[in-house]
Amino acid sequence: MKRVLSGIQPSGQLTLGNYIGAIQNFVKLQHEHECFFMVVDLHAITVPQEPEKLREQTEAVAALYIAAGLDPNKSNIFLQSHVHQHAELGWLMTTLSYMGELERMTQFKDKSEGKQSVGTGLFVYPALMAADILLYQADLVPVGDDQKQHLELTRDLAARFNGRFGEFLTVPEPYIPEVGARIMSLDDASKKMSKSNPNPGSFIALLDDPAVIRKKISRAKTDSEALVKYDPANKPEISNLMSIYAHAAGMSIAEIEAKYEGQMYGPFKKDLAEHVAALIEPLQARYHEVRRTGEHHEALRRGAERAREAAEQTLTEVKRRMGFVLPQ
Ligand code: AQP
Repeated sequence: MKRVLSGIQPSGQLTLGNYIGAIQNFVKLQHEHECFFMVVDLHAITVPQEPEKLREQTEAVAALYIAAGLDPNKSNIFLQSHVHQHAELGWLMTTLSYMGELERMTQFKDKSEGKQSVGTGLFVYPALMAADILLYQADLVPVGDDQKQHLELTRDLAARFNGRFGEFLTVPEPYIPEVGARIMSLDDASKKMSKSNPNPGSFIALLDDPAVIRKKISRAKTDSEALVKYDPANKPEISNLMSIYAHAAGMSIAEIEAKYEGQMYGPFKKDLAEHVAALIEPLQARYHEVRRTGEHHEALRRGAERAREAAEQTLTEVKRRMGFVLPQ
């Protein structure tokens, strides 16, 4: 059985991008693999977070995992900060990484662009992400396309460790969905849809009211050609909406093109909003139930227990190989 590890930052309200690009795959993978899915709260603080908001968002992500179909009896669901081994291996991986390779990370460049002061946490974040994955000797990492570069670094760090200290760490493979790997912003199709975007009109939050979803989709940017055609290079906005449509309605791009042939964007957008609302409504109902019962707390407790056990085994061996004196 392969091991799977992934996580999402509680850095805002989860978006449809997070759902299509990541969570839907988590749910699929849990049936065939040993899975560890965390809420990466230590990553969230690489940009400033309001403590109360961070707490609420962390609870929300954990509850959304369960609402989306992660089964605590199949998947180990936990908070990254409940497993202290992440911070420790994170430091060890930081010492193995080079400034040059961290400077090349596009996410770092995007998030630090135009900022007067940039936290060092944001810079070394990919080394912590590598530690998250390597701690569990994960074979597969389900992520959206945007995380591919970080995963490459993880593979490099694992190979570097193995080269210096002997073959031990598993070199993980990315698991990226074929459709929906990168859902773009509703107001700017050159940027990915992000939960931390200050413009709420740029993303669909999984907890948005259906009326809000309809409004956001009706206002989503499109070109002036009024032709429902999938052409990401020349028609990025409508192509992005079509990817979302394909996902939400379970239709192929060709079927969507045929359905709206000769029509303007209005009817397409109207139907898209209905499909997205229908996708999200049951998830929201289940989410509110989880929050009411608090069932995610017991799942997080059990998940962290199992995660600590697996993480400690790796960390101890890594430290031994690196030359640390282990407690007698
Ligand atoms: N727009 C997207 N399309 C497809 N997949 C996406 N993911 C994120 N945005 C999209 C995937 O969701 C997972 C969670 O990522 P994360 O929370 O660790 O950080 P992120 O990739 O930086 O996601 P956000 O939403 O953009 O968060 P902020 O705004 O805080 O940076 C990952 O698997 C990611 O690929």
